[in-house]
Amino acid sequence: MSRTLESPRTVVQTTTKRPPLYKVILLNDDYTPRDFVVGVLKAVFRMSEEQAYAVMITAHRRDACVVAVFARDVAETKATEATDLGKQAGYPLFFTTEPET
Ligand code: TYC
Repeated sequence: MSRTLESPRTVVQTTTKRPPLYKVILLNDDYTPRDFVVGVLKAVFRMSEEQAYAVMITAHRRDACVVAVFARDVAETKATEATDLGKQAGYPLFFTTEPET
């Protein structure tokens, strides 16, 4: 069968988009103990002691530190979970999220 006599074929091209990423940001405060912050980072973000300490001390010195990036729902869930651990212990520890640019 000759291709040239057939009607033009539709070529479907698909592209796969990755979901936009969101940063989880740790904010400094004057009350939450350093060790508590490190414990939360290890528990919620599965960081090593060294990684968690580095993130905590950066937030302490610079007022904020990016903890990690995730898809939006994961970022929001982890930020809420980590903030709630502080709240339950009576600390004003706060994690927020923002879209990665
Ligand atoms: N600034 C707190 C203190 O001196 C420790 C701390 C560090 C709290 C980082 C929050 O995101 C934070 N006890």
